[in-house]
Amino acid sequence: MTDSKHGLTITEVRLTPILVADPPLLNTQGVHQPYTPRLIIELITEGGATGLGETYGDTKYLDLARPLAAALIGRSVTDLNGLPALAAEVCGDSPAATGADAVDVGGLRGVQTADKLRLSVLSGFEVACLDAWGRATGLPVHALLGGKVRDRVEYSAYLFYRWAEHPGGRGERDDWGAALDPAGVVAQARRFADTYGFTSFKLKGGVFEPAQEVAAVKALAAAFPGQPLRLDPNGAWTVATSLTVADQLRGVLEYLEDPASGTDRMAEVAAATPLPLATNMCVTTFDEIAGAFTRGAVQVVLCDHHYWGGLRNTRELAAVCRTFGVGLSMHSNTHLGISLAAMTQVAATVPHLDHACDSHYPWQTEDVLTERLTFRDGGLDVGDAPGLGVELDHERLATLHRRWLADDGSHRDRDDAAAMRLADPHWTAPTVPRW
Ligand code: GKR
Ligand code: MG
Repeated sequence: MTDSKHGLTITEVRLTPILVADPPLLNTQGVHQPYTPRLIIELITEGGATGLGETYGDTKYLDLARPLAAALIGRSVTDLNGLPALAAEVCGDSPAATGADAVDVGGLRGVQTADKLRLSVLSGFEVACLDAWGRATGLPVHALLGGKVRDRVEYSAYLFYRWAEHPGGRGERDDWGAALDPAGVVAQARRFADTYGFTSFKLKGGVFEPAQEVAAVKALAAAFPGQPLRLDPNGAWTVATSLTVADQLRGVLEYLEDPASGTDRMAEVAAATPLPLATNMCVTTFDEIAGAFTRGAVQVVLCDHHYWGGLRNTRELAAVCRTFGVGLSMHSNTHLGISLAAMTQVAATVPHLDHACDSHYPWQTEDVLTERLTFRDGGLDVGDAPGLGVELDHERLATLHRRWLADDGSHRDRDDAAAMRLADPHWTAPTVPRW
């Protein structure tokens, strides 16, 4: 569908892959590489509005984004319900999509299907369409989604075990220092609380023996009495270990996130503990909902608009969760301000957002915006500026793109296990529960 009458027809789409600095954050797969790929989407309408979107920038996403970008020319930014069919049509037989049914995205995380890949790519275009539509009409994205039901969105501090620097001193430096024990985790949390006012804390686990991670959570509970805490080992534990940890942290955690991998194991854990379980791993598509919800495998879904195919699907997921009495919050992976703005806009429209959302953003010292988003009192205000309310810094974008162009290929596809092998040559990411 074109929209010449309102100037909303897309006349140009620019795709700019970039590499952004990432600190040496540890997880069950390995460690973050010094640079992470992201894709920045700029979509221009006949009337001169520009819409911004952001998604994963690994090669397999770029391979799908390119044909989709070309196919969008001549269509209206309002034609959002047509996007999935268009994406299926133009990306369906691309090498990335056809091979994707068997792409192993890191053992415990299972396989990434062609559908999941497509949705992640599509999400960036959906956000860019909404941004352009909002800018063209003077409306914020939340208005296009039906209007905000809150003026602020709460975020949690996302704590990571980390090294002071990347192996071999590669990449950019920061002044956070190492956090490898309970005291280091508490110090990191304190800095997050003092700087951004966060009052809830999530620790990325699956890195050390569960007992050490339990000790870190207990240290957090002592340092921040009564404040919401979560622990997320990304499926690294067996059912038995998950239950031991759940028992030790009952009354301490607000929820335990993906202790075990897959719906079967999560259902087993959930059946044997009163501690609520959250996931961003076993429920990541609409197809996975019925199996998990009907078995009571999860009590909270952590939505990520990238996985779920955009902001409107996020709202559909929210409705399903509400129907089943399952809580909703948001997951985050390494991302920049365009995605944070999108997360905030949609979060503002969801009635039952039950927990503070996750965001990696404070770890990202680089951005492509003229002005970074700033967490205040643990949250972000929901503005009424047109679109997403953020502006692109073209020079910054060009600099980060040049870094991508200059890369020898070692950072163009995120590989935490490869990064870990620089410190431990024998490292392999676990494919079965580690503890
Ligand atoms: O960035 O290391 C990381 C996280 O482990 C990320 O990859 C996860 O997707 O943060 C995420 C989570 O909550 O599982
Ligand atoms: Mg998680």
